[in-house]
Amino acid sequence: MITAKKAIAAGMAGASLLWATQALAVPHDWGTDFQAAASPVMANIEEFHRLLLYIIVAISLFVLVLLLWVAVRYNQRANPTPSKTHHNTLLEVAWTFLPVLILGIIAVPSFRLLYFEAVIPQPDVTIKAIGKQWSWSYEYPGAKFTFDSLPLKDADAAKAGEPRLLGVDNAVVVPVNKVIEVETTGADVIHSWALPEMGVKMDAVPGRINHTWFKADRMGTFYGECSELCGANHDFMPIEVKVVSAADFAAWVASAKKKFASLDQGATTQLASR
Ligand SMILES: [Cu+2]
Repeated sequence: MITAKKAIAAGMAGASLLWATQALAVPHDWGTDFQAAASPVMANIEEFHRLLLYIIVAISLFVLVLLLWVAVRYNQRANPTPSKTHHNTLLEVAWTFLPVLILGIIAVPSFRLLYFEAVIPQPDVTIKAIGKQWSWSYEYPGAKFTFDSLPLKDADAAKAGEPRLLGVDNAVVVPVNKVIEVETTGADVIHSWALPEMGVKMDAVPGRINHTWFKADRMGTFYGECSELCGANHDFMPIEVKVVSAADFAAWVASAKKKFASLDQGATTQLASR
């Protein structure tokens, strides 16, 4: 006979196996947790999330126990003549300072994480993501080329082996284990460049440039979506990032320079002139 403990352990092992095999950032059965972290920022976000979860669960259980205790011990039948006690200095001091203490405990890792995200290390590659109604364009200011990244139609995505509504015709390519600085801006309205596995979500605001960064710790294809309501086709402007080796990245840059220069002379000239 399977005990409850064994069943739970088996369930968890199954879930983690499922999670490991389906690390790809696409919806899947039982996908209730974060997508697998692929950058130090996302790993830190997960760690902070876990800390908060422990605290929240402990507080909820504590309040639940208090409520049950009051309901059972002090209902009208069990306690017909209620006490007339009011004010308890020790209790009042405790319920003021304990929450302050808990918030203090939360504040330290919270601010540490905020600074970790906000202070961008020396970048190895800079890319600029420009949100448009409704697709993304990218510039590689270092290599001086720019290209549009358009969502694939369902039939084309199936043919290319890309997930539906997430695949694009020209994916962003970046090298693994390098600091990638992402500059975001909007061409028309506010968009947001989001890549969950990297812990990145940055508003793309017309007329200004926002900065964020990620450092992919493994190769692969990563998907994201615009995360700021930007109009009718907001949900049809996916983000696809391919993380490759340094050699593959160099080869891609060389071919992309040729491919996109011929496609978009205007933008290339504009880039070259600044
Ligand atoms: Cu958008």
